[in-house]
Formats: sequence, C-alpha cells, structure tokens
Amino acid sequence: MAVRIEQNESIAIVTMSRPEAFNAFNTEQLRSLRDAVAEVTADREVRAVVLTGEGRRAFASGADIKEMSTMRPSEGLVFGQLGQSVTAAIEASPQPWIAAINGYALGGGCEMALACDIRLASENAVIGQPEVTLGILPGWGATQRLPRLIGAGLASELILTGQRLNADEAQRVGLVNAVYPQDDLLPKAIEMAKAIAANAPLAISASKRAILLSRDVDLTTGLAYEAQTFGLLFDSDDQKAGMTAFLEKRTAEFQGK
Ligand code: CO8
Repeated sequence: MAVRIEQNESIAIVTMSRPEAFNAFNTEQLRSLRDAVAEVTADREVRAVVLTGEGRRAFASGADIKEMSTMRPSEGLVFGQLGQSVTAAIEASPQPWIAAINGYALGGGCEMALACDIRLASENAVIGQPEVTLGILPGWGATQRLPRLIGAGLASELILTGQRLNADEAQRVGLVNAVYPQDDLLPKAIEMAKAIAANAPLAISASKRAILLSRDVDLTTGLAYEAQTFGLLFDSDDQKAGMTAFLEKRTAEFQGK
C-alpha cells in the first residue's frame, strides 16, 4: 500500500510509503495520498493527524523526477493541479495536521509539509525546494506558502538557490517548530496530536480556519471573522462542557458538537 493510515486513539497517522524512491510522489502515490486525506478528513473519530514518511531517511523526496522528465506542458499542468489538490485538501481538513519530517523533505515533499499546520523534524531532516535545479519551479504551493511562513526574503533565498537546510537551520528560520532525535520524532508528534485532540474539536477546527485566513485578509476582516466564529462557538455543546468542567474543577469530555 502506498499510503498507510493507522489509528491511535483519536489520532490518525498517515504514512507515505514508497521507500524504493525515498517516498517520491508519482501520480499513483499522489492519488493514494489524496484518497487518504479524504478518508481521514471524513472520519469524525479523528481529531488530529500526523503525516510522515516510511523509513528513517525520507519524509518525501518530492515529485517523481522520472515521471516528470517526459511530461509535456499539459501533463505538467495536470500533475501540478493534482498535487495542489492534495495540499488544498490538507488545509481544508477540519483536523489539524502535524508533519513529522523524518528525513528528506524536498520539493513536493516540503510542499506537503507546508500544507500542514505544524512541522516537527528529526535531526537528520534535510528540507528544501530544489526545483530550479531541475528547470522547473515549485508547483505544489511553495512559492505561496513558504513566503507566508518564513518571509519573502528567506523563501526567495531557498527557492532561488535550491539550497537544502538541515534540521537546525530549518528550525532557526521557523520552517519547523522543533527538532528531535529520529526515534523520538513520531512519539513527540503523536503526543502533540493527542494534546490537540483532547481539546474541543469545533474550537480546534475554527482556530485552524481563522489562522489560515490570517494569511489572506487584512487585520480588520480577520478580527471580524474571529469575533463571529467566537460567538458561534457559544452555540456548541463543547463550550458548555468545557466551561462547566472548569467550574466543577474536572477535565472536560468534548463531543465535537
Ligand atoms: N523522484 C524519483 N526518484 C527519486 C526521487 C525523486 N524525487 N528521489 C529519490 N529517488 C530515487 C532515486 O532515483 C534512486 O532510485 P534508484 O535506486 O532506482 O536509482 C532512489 O530513490 C535512491 O536515491 P539516491 O540513490 O539518489 O539516494 P541518495 O541517498 O544518494 O540521495 C536524495 C537521496 C538526496 C533524496 C536524492 O535522491 C535526491 O536528491 N532526490 C531528488 C530530490 C529532488 O530534487 N526533489 C524535488 C523534485 S521536483 C518536485 O518535487 C516538484 C514538486 C512540484 C511538482 C509540480 C509539477 C508540475
């Protein structure tokens, strides 16, 4: 199976598995990831998702260079749109996604991580956008998401030089939040996912949406959206459950309603 989904309590772990090519995305692998994203997104039992790569060396080494090497413009467009539909689906998912970057995250691999809400890395991670060294540009969102994450100057340097960052450099520029030894990465990502999953699901997905919106709108519009959403959450059972539990000095059980 090219993309595996495992359930761990209310967490889904999605593993991109094409180890013979460092988990590179050919069309089949992209479709498998698209289907996996759709499956976990539709599963109301899943409250947070960890995305990682098979093995100890790669998260994903990017789009499949062999498959791309013979593409004509129309095929490149379709391939680009397919990859963009996956990154868009990760962002549109109500659950937060944590990328556990366990090795190479290059090109499209980095772009999948950029579509996630939070990025953690192993000490051996190598992250970059080497597309211009291949005569193309990042096609699954890095020209748009990377500048929004780390600023236009640093994003330009990474994309235009094709330079690869090690884990510490990636953390320094804010591309990843934390760096762990390889064996600790997945447990740490799962721990963070479970901490998120213990919170109110509607509040989590509303927060995710508002944070994503902050990239695209001015402050006044964003604050108006925040206030509207804040008000709407008072119509949820979870708001009553959370505040009642606080007042009764116990832990809340959230139903996502
Ligand atoms: N595509 C296809 N095969 C790959 C890829 C890849 N991206 N990466 C690795 N492989 C394969 C190798 O060809 C090799 O296969 P084989 O054993 O059959 O020769 C196998 O994986 C192992 O690779 P290496 O022998 O090269 O292993 P190393 O440890 O020496 O190096 C690296 C590992 C550093 C990951 C190296 O393989 C590498 O640099 N790979 C390419 C990384 C890259 O440039 N990625 C960006 C690709 S472009 C992209 O992602 C664009 C996204 C947007 C597309 C939009 C389309 C319109």
